[in-house]
Amino acid sequence: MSELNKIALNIISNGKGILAADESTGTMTKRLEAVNVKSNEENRLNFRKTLFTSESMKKCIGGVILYDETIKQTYENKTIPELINESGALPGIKVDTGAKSLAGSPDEKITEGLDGLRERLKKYYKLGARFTKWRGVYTISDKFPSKLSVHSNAHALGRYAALVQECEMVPIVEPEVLMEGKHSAKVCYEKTSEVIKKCFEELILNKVDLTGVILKPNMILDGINSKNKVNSEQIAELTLKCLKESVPQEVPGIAFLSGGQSEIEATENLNLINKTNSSKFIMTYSYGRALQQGALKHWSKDIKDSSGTQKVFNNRANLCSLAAQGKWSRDLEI
Ligand code: 5MM
Repeated sequence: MSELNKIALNIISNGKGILAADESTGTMTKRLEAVNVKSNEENRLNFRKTLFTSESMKKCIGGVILYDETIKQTYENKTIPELINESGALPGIKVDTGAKSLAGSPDEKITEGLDGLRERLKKYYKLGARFTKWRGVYTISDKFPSKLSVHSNAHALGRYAALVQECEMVPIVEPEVLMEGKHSAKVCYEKTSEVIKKCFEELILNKVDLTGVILKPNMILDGINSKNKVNSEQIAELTLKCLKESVPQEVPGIAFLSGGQSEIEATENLNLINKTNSSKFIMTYSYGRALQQGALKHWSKDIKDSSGTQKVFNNRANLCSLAAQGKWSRDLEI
């Protein structure tokens, strides 16, 4: 078993998943302002360290994705990576520098950040990171995703993953097909399959060790403005079909993004995926909003109430962990 494979399995095995706390300052500001909290460095750290010191970190969280600001912060004389290590989880870092307009198809996005990446990776490793994340975003419409967007984002993900493994870290490969649009789940299935297949084509071309990679995809859902809605059973069925057909067998696991689903939806869908998963892939969570929403709402009412906030977070993390094992049921949601 390679070192990278061990790290990947450590993060996602035994009902553990990933806490995606890598919101860039712009996104975090939107999240905080939506609950009427001022977005400054102190408040961003306060909320995040409240989550990182929660009891459920030990049992439910195998890895935390951090943002550049957070990986350099300290709390009670410990660096944030040290604090995360104490819970038994591994610190990870978002290394892309964001999605920008794609030249040649300016209404689509290309994720940037390859220039100088090798040097940044070395610095993050020294700061304690053992895995990384890069997110490519794709929209669905009559014309999109274009071949150019599918190709360019996969190319970047391939080059990113190879550099990360060279620096002895596990790359999370996140091709996110967005929920926005009127498309059906069938179209989401077709486009997501195309995107994922292209990503692995590029990873293989870049000689990436697939046993040391975690895929972070979207689930197969109807577009947010679609008139018809498939049910959870169909979401699980289409998601599993897509992944079985598109992901090479060597990949140890898949950690879904929540992508705008509510906390309960993201938990229920993951549970059904695991109940019917006949593949050898571990299927778990790498949720941002679907792990943090309730906790953030609670915290915003009194930012000094750490224990109340942790209670809300612990509950959601426990439910997600049960879903990662196919042991969740609706009556556990109170
Ligand atoms: C945590 O949110 C990340 C957003 O980062 P940006 O500020 O760069 O947009 C995001 O990449 C996240 O890791 C994934 O989309 C999963 O988060 P959700 O909320 O979709 O589960």
